[in-house]
Amino acid sequence: MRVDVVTIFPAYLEPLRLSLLGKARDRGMLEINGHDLRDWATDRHRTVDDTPYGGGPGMVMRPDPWDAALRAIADSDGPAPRPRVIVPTPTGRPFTQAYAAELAAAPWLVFCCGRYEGIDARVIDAWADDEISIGDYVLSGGEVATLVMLEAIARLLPGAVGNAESITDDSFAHGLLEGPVYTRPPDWAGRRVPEVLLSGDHGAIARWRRDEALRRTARRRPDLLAAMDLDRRDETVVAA
Ligand code: 6GU
Repeated sequence: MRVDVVTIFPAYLEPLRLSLLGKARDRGMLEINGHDLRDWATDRHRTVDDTPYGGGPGMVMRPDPWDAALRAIADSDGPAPRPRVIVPTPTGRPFTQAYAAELAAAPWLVFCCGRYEGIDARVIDAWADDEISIGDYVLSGGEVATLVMLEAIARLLPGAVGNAESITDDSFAHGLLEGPVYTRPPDWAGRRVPEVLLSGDHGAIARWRRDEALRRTARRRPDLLAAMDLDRRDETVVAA
């Protein structure tokens, strides 16, 4: 997969060299190119913003540097005829695990990181395939949201996570939050690991894990449970 990120702060992208993302890049499964939007500004001060038409606070990003940047990237020799262009914005559609999986299947993504009050709507109309929000709060720019989305996407690339089961067991993969996990020692500071996990009874362990996931989801994310069809046994666990 190829990813291009356009921003006025390319230094925000440095963490993409670390951990799983860094490994995916080193292994050639993922190519990430950061671009400084100001490289496509045309004035001496490399200006990319201006005051909003109609008045109001803050500044809006001008369409011309964005269009020049996106043309240059889209016209470059990529792995597909054209990239999927994504604009992170608090006004976008919610980012979900299903959305991450959809984007992980794309050969070529471009993230357009806005700052200030946003990007001129005309360049979004002309270029954006998706406007995506990572949650109901406001960040100062799209850079950190892009890091979040790329981490969720990269771990879904084939072979990126050592143990493929750790992906299929993820919270959200089954529509439920995963329950608690434990490792040694069996007794820590007077707190014992639940006995069933030490029992070697794999059927009992699987049932216990499902019940813990159901109880946790009922308490913390009743909205997720409402969207599922539970069998009678699940219902009794949730009701208890
Ligand atoms: Cl994608 N961008 C910004 N600036 N703020 C956000 C967001 C994105 N998602 C939630 N808040």
